[in-house]
Order: sequence, then structure tokens, then C-alpha cells
Amino acid sequence: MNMKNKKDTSGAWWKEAIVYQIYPISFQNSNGDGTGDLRGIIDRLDYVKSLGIDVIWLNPIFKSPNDDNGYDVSDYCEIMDEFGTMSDFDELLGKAHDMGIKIILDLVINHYSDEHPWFMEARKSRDSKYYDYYHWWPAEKGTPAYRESYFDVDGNAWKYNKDTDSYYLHYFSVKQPDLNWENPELRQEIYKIMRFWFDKGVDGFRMDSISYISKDTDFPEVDRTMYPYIFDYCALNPTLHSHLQEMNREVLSKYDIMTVGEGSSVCKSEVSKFVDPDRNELQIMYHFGPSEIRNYTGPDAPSTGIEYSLLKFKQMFTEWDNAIGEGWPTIYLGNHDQPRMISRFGSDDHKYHVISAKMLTMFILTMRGTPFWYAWDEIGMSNIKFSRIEDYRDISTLNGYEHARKMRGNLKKFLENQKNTSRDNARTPFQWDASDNAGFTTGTPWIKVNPNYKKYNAMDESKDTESILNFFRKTIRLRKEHKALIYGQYILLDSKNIHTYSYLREYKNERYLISLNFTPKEAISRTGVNTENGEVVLKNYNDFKLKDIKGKITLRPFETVVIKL
Ligand code: TEU
Repeated sequence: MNMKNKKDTSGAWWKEAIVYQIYPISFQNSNGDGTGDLRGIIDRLDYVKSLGIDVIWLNPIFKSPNDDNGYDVSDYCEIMDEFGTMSDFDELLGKAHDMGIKIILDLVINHYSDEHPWFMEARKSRDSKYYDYYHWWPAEKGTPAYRESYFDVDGNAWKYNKDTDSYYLHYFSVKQPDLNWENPELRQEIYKIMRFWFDKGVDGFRMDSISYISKDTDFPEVDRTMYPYIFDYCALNPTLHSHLQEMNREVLSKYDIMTVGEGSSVCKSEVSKFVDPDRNELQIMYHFGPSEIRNYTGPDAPSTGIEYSLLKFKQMFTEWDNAIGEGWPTIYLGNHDQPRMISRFGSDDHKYHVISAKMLTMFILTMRGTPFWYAWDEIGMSNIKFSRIEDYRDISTLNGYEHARKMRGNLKKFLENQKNTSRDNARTPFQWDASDNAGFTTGTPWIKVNPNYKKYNAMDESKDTESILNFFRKTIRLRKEHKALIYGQYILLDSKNIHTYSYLREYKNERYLISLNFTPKEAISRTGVNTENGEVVLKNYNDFKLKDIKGKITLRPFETVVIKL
């Protein structure tokens, strides 16, 4: 394709932005009820501003019975009772904008809550106008072909509904019926909601489960030899891209906003369809590469001291960088659905906690792509590792436990596994200071506070020049000061090294070498780059000195350095 005809998105604010993801229920409680709220976020905006981030992504704040922490929306134009009122939201948006911070919201449109008025009507009769807003399988046709549900106790995505004598589809919980995007009226209703928020001044949407919105509406049997993971079949159905193009035409293209799709089951070969600027769909998309590496790979050698393959980790990021084509990448290592980044990719062992957190910070902020930073990774929060089922709140863990119990599975093993995998690890309250409940609430927190808050909290770390928090601020400044760290080409070096990750970022006449040791073992990165005239611009061990200038860098456990060449 002729490059000259390409739509030019260079300099777009969403490329240069650093996104800070806030999980509102755990950020700051303002009224003593133990649940984070919008007023709490307003009270903490100064802190957020002090980080140097540009955009806040708020997880769902809409009216919801909270079966899945707001991902089951019952009214899209109202605020969740626990979080406050629309005037709180307006105040939050106004204040954030005054500070130069944008806000994007979570658009959950693959499914709504079963308590949404449409579904309450739809489930009464097949004649309801809203019946066709959902996916149904009439019982007279027999049992529907198997579809999997992420959160259902039995794993079954079909739920029988007596009044209509049919089954409705729910890829997530039984209280999250999937919407029928083939219905044009439904699509128009959703566009109305989107306009409602854009007209208020909201700066964009993160689009939840967007790859699933289009369905194979005949619901045939799925050949499981071809699709061992059935969600790969459920994602990316044929009408998906025409729906996104229509949404873009009717709504997105009319506003200066940011759109980021959640790329569940989106593979490299498909991603550019979503984000190629000339296709007019979304701007960016985040993929599940980091989880796949952490969950499905083992160490490259026992001697690395880490549990996953760094070779595959590097290859994955490099291939995604390539696959994005004319689009723009995203970089993240954790969010509200995944355990804490430090426990997963660094080390929450006392010895390496701080140093590895700084190394991961450097990685995220020196890669090519818009960084999505999960709030409170900047103070080094780590997995809480609950041992008792009573401490968990997440539907995924609770229903998984129930499933294991029903199947007479090994509950002890299940709980052991959840210590490292449960989403609740990433959902414990923000650790503001060393006071009771880490300053999150004066009441009883909705989920336990991680006992390590006395050691890792924002207040103490703010005062400590060597803290993870201040390192995060410093690294953000570095990225902002040097366009090469934003736009520079990414070139992987020393790709076969099983301990270190090194790459160049090159833009115009600026060149940076970034070298990171992802393991608790000392290692040498053979970058092949002569650093004789290089200047160390950031490091996580203060006493780092450039010694091996002829193409080698020796790095201590989790050591990292950025060298301007
Ligand atoms: O997640 C969608 C998703 O694709 C799942 O794979 C997700 O990783 C889930 O955590 C599996 O346990 C989104 C949201 O990010 C998640 O919080 C919601 O629970 C889900 O959609 C339903 O709305």
C-alpha cells in the first residue's frame, strides 16, 4: 500500500499518553462504608497528577448489582450507588480536565446485567421487543450446542429461562446475558449511550470483551480439535469488523477521543484489522500476551530463577510490535484481571521487591506503545495470596471453588493455585499510608488490605527519594523528555539471552539502549553495542558504572539501565 495515502496519526495524544488504570472500588473510600468511590478519587487527584500520567481509565462506574464488580451494568447513564452520584462524576471530570488529565471509561457492551430493564422485559416473553436484544436458543430445538462461560459454576454459557422456554447466552456470569449485536436497534441504543458520555466530555472508552460482540448466531457445534480453547472460536466472528466500522462512522469519528479494545482471543495476525488507521475501527488494542507467557511457559533453564520463559516473553513482545503494522501498540504487565505485576514478572521476595519493581517500571515506560499502568503498581503492591475462600470476593474465584466442590475436586489445590492466579490479588485496597486500613477507609474494607501496607504505601514512599514511587515519576519524566522513547523504532538485541532483555529505541538522531535483567541472577547482556560515548540516563542500582563498553553490559539481579548513545 502506498504509504503516502495512509491516514496520519503521528503526534496523536493517545500515542504519547501514559494511561493510569483506577479500579474505583479499591482506590479511596470517602464515606466510611468500606467501598472506594468517586469522591475518594476526587480527593486523591493531586496524587494522581503528581505521578505525571495523562489519562485515567476508570473501571465501570455505572449502576450495577455488582455480580462482577460493575461489569454487569443495569443502567449505563447512572452512577453505581456505592460510587456516588452523577454530580460527583461531573465534578471529577471537570477537576481532572482542569489539571490536564483526561478520563476514559469502560464500555461493557458484549453483555449487560440481567437486572437491566431490557433483559427483565425480554425474559418475560418471546414477543417482547427486547427479546431479540439477546441471544436465545428455543427449547423446542433441543439442547443448545456447548458454549463455555467464564464464570458459570458449571462452565455452561446457556441458561434455561422458563417464561420463554428458551436458553439465553452468557459468556460471563449467569447475570451477564450477552447482547445481540446483529440487531440494528440494539446497536443504535448503544451508540446513544456512547454519545451521552462523549457529550459530557469523556475522553474515550476502553472496550470490554470487544472481540466477542459478534456471534455465530446459528450456534453450531464447535469442532474442539480445531478449537481446544473454545473462546478462540467465539471471538472474531464475521460481522465484528463491520459493527466496529459502523460504530466508528456513527459515533467515534465525531469526537477527539481515545479507543482501546480489550483483545481477548485476538491473535497477532488479526490485530491490525482493529487498529489500522485506514480501517476506521479502534485506535489501539491490548493483547493477552503477558498472561499467556506467565501461565503457559516454563523457565528457559532452571538456573534463571524465574518461572516463565524470558525467551518467549521477548519474542512475544517483538512479534506484537511487528504485527501491529500501521497501528500503534500498547504495553502493560498487569490489570484488574491479572495478579500483581511484581509477584508475576518481578519478585515479591523481600530481597528483590523494590529493585524488581523498578526494573519492570523501566520496561513498561521504555517500550514502544501506549503504556497502561495499573494503579498502585507504582508503590510496589504485590499479591495478597489469601488462604481461605472466605477472604475472596471475585466471582471467578468463588464460582471456580463452587465448581471444584461440585466436581469433588481438590479444594486445597484450588486454593493454593488461587494464591498466584486470583484476580483479587490485584484488587486489594490502595495503600495510602501506614495508618489503619492503609488510609483506604475508616470503615471495614470490602476486601482485606494487604498486610504489607506498613512497608509499601504512598505516603512513606513519597518522602523517600529511593522509593519505587519516585522511580516511577522519574521514569515518566524521562519518557516525556525524549521522543525516541515514545516514537523510536524498537530493535531487539541479544535475543537468545535467557536472563536479560535488551533493545534499542531509535528516532531521528536519538538512540537509546535499554538493558534489563529479568532474573535474580547476575547476568551479562551481549548487546553488541559500543557504549564508549554513552551516557547513563537512568538506572535502578545507584552505583552502576559503564565498564564493559565493547558490546557487553553486566547486570546484577533485576538490574536495569538506560544508556543514551
Ligand atoms: O474481561 C474479559 C476477558 O476476556 C476475560 O478473559 C477476563 O480475562 C477474565 O478476567 C477471565 O477471568 C473483561 C473484564 O476485564 C473483566 O473484569 C470482566 O469480568 C469481564 O470482561 C466481563 O465483563
